[in-house]
Amino acid sequence: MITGAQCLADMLGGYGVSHVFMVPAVLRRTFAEMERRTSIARIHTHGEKAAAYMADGYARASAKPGVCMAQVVGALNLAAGLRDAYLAHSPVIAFTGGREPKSKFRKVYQELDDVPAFEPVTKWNATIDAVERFPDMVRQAFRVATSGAPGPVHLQFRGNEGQIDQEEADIAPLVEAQFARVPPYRPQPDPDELGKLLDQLQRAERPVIVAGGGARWSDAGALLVQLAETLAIPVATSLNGKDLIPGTHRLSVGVVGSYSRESANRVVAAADLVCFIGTSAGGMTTHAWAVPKIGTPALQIDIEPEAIGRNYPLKAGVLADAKVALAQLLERCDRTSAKRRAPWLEQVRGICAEWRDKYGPMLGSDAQPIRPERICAELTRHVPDDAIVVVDTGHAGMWMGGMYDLRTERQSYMRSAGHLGWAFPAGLGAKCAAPKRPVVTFAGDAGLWYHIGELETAVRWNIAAVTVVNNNASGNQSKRGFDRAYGGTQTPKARELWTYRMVDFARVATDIGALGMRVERAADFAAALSEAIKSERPALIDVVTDIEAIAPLAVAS
Ligand SMILES: Cc1ncc(C[n+]2csc(CCOP(=O)(O)OP(=O)(O)O)c2C)c(N)n1
Repeated sequence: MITGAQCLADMLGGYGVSHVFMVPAVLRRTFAEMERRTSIARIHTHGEKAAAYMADGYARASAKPGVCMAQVVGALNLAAGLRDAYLAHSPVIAFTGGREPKSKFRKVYQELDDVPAFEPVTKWNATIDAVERFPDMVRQAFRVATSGAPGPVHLQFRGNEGQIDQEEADIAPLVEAQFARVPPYRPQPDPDELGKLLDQLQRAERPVIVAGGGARWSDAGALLVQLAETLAIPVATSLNGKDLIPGTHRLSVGVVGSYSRESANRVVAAADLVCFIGTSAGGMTTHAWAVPKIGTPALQIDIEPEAIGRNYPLKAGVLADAKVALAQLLERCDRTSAKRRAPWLEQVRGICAEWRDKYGPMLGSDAQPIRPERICAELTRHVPDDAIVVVDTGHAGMWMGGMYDLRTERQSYMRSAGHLGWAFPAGLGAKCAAPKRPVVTFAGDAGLWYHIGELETAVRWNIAAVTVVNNNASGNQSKRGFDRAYGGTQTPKARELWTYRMVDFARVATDIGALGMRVERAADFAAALSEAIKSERPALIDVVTDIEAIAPLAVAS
């Protein structure tokens, strides 16, 4: 006989979980057993949403499920935090406390039925009502989170703090190593469908590959680059797929879609065939299906049958793991067909050169207050070769998606799938998952404010991530929208809707015990970044930037 707590601790340890993120009090006996039986770090945070984002960052950095927890009253905060993981197909496993059948419907303190709220943000949403079910349910949580297109799962444990974990039963921990990381399965493509796809790809004169998060979860970057080189095909990526090919690679045209690089949108718009690999071809990646236009001949490889052909009619659709499909394409392809695309590559190079000419002055600008484009260029040059770069949404996503380049295939890139405030805690989670790699997070000041309390968590656990804040004392991405709302020109009153007090975040960070630095001249940024990384402490670089700097809008042709 063992307790549920002993079983759960052993299972999490057995699956290789190194950190869990939560606000107490939930599964307290499990935490005590974790201390006795495992080396799992139990990171308690200042909010459940931040705990979910940390677990998400941990998962995206390591391809291992990230685990977060909340007691019953924090459950909806945790559910809110799973939304980004759901949108980004990130394998986050959430545990919450739930209702006790003996007392439900009697107005128990803090209690309501949380289960329905997890429905839209999980692949699987289940309750554990008998301690005998710990092994099979927790095992299933890992199976669902990691397989197919990965995603969050939720398990609610009986008792508002999950007190079911103190009960005993004749159970044994179950661990299936295959499901300890993504991908557990690599489905093989149908050879005929793959042949059809390859034939189209080789015959095309102006093809482009658009690769996304699915290819990233499949770890398909190296093979993607090889295929592109072998067949002379330019590569655009979604924001989720940005680290599949270094931005400095001669065949990389950048991120395509809404938060994008102009050259990528122009290349995809000019292509005579688009091959989607591991991307849902959703609104963000296609700029609301304008790039490419619906009707452009298209191919698609995806691990999810329902993704194939959802948004573009296809010449060929292949159900498979991206890495396996790419390996087989490389084996079967006719290398001589690359010659046909020499004029297209020339055109693509021209489009990329035009982008560099147009944005070069801003990327190199010495202006004060600092231009965000210049921070992006500094990060391109100075982020270490093996770093993980974590980026918030909104303006942060636009600036970095369009203006920042990864230099090496060892660098990683993760981005908020839409939630402002995600990046700072996600960066801390990423650092927990990969303590030996530098982690550099880029967020605006509005993004940092959401979870600024987690600076204390970072200091307490010495989570040595570096956070770069694009501090313009505002959420100035909203400026353009309010200009429109006010008929073209804003009143000074309108600025109340998107501006803040100018705060010195370096001082805040220093007071909390982190390394805080303020940068007011672009030329000082590189030294600050280097010092922050070398310090091996949680560090924050507060960069004072231009409130009037607005990122360029996406082009559709
Ligand atoms: C949860 C959430 N609420 C609201 C938004 C809408 N939103 C997008 S960007 C933004 C402001 C961004 O401000 P900041 O991070 O400071 O960057 P800046 O625009 O100043 O560069 C807002 C409010 C969002 N993306 N997510």
